[in-house]
Amino acid sequence: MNDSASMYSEALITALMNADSVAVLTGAGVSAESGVKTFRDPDGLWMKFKPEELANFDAFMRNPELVWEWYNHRKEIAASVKPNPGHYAIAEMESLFKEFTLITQNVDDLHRRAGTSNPIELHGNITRSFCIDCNKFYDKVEVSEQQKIPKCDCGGMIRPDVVWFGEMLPMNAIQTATAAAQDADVFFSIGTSGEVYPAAQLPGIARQYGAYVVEVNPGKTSISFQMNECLLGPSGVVLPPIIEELKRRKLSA
Ligand code: BV8
Ligand code: ZN
Repeated sequence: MNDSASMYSEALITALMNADSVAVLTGAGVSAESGVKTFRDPDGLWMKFKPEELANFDAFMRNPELVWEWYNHRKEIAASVKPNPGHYAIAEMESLFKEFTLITQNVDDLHRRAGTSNPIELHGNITRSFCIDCNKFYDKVEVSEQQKIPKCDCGGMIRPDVVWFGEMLPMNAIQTATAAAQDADVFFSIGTSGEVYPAAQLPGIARQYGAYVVEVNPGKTSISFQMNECLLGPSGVVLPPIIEELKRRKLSA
C-alpha cells in the first residue's frame, strides 16, 4: 500500500487516466473544512451526545423535541456554511470520467450545493422531512413556540428524512452504491472513519472487484488497511491538485 503523505502517486494518476468508471464515498470529514462538525473527531457531535440518545427511532419517539432541536441546530449550521474546495473537486470529477458516482453518508446537502448532480444519499438528507403516519414528504417544516414538533396535515408526527441507527438504508441508494463500487476502476473513500455499516463495506467491495482504492483522510481509519493508497491530508487540500493534474494530462493526451 502506498502510504504517501498527502501527495498523490503516479500510480493513482495513471489509474485515473485509464479509468472509465470512478466512484467516491464521502463521510462527515469532507464537510469539516466547511465548518461542519464531524461525529467522531475529538470535538465531534458524538462527543456531546450519544448516538443512541439521538440518532435512532426510539430516541425520537421518546423525546421528539430533543431530537428535533438537534436536527434543527444541524440544519441551521448546514444552511449557514458553504461547500469547500473538496466538495467542488468532487463535483468536477463528474465531467472527467465516462461514469462517475458520488455516494455520501452526509445529510448536509453540501455535495448538491457544490454542483454534484445526483448524489447517492445513503443516510438521507437533513433538508427533507416526512410524516411517520402517511409518509408525506416536506421540504420545509414549520414549528412554533407552542408546537415544537412539526405535525403533518393528517395529524401525524413529522421526522427528519435521515437514516437512523437500526434503520434500513434506502434500498435503491445502497443498491446503486454497491453496483458503483463493483464497477469502479478507481474508488475514493474520503472523510469517513469507516465505522458505520453498510457504507463502510463499500471500499472493500470495490477492492474485491479490482478497483484501485484510495483513502483521503488526515488520519488512519479502521478501513485504511483495505486501501491501495492513503493520502494523509484534508480533502480540501488533497483533492484539487489531483483534479488539476488530471485535467492537464487529459488536455495533453
Ligand atoms: C443498518 C444519521 C440494517 C444521520 C447515521 C446493532 C443493531 C442495528 C444495527 C447495527 C448494530 N450493530 C451495528 C449495526 C449497524 C449500524 C452500525 O454500523 N453501527 C456502528 C456504529 C457499529 N448501522 C446501522 O444501524 C445502519 N442501518 O445497518 O440497517 C439493520 C437494521 C436493523 C438491525 C440490523 C441491521 C444505519 C446507519 C446510519 C446511521 N445514521 N447518521 C445523521 O444524523 O447524520 S450515522 C453517522 O455516522 C452519520 O451518518 C455519518 O455519516 C456516519 C459515518 O460517520 P463518518 O461520516 O465517517 O464521520 P466520522 O465523524 O465518524 O469520521 C469523520 C472522518 O473524517 C474521520 O476519519 C476524520 O479523520 C476525517 N476528517 C476530519 N477532517 C477531515 C477529514 N477527512 C478529510 N478531510 C478533512 N478535512
Ligand atoms: Zn401525514
